Amino acid sequence: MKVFFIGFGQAGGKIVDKFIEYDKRTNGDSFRAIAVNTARTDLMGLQHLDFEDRVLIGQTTVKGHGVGPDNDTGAQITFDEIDIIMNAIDRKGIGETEVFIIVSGLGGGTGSGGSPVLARHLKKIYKEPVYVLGILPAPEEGRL
Ligand SMILES: Nc1nc2c(ncn2[C@@H]2O[C@H](COP(=O)(O)OP(=O)(O)O)[C@@H](O)[C@H]2O)c(=O)[nH]1
Ligand SMILES: [Mg+2]
Repeated sequence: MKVFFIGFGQAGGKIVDKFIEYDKRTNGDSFRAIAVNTARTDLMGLQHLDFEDRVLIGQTTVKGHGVGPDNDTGAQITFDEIDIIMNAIDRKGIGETEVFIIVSGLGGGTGSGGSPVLARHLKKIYKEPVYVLGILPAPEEGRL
């Protein structure tokens, strides 16, 4: 199946980076992806996504430092800068994409706050189904 992944936040970006690594290693040509984050260092830490497919949002508000666990801010920045994300998807091109999958850790701020906003928007624009793969925090991460 042809999948367009959006890795949202740190955990989401890392997981999608691995999917792209797998696709390249197996000559799959099934996956395409972008990573979206408010934290510049998290985007820079990825290994397999092209740099042009790493999208930094919230630069005017959090200046590349991320939103910590504040998912309200993650949602607000995503809402305000949805065009930047949609343009990145456009630039990549959806090609033969059959499904969108947004991947995010649910214990943080950027991915957990931004994913529902992005999912809603993608559903408005594209006819392909939109899924979210959310990763629950481990019990030892406490109240978060
Ligand atoms: N196991 C594991 N969990 C991670 C990793 N990176 C982030 N997380 C978890 O992802 C969750 C959300 O955090 P994060 O993705 O950093 O938030 P965001 O960047 O604000 O979306 C938390 O529960 C973190 O513990 C990782 O490399 N491995
Ligand atoms: Mg983090």
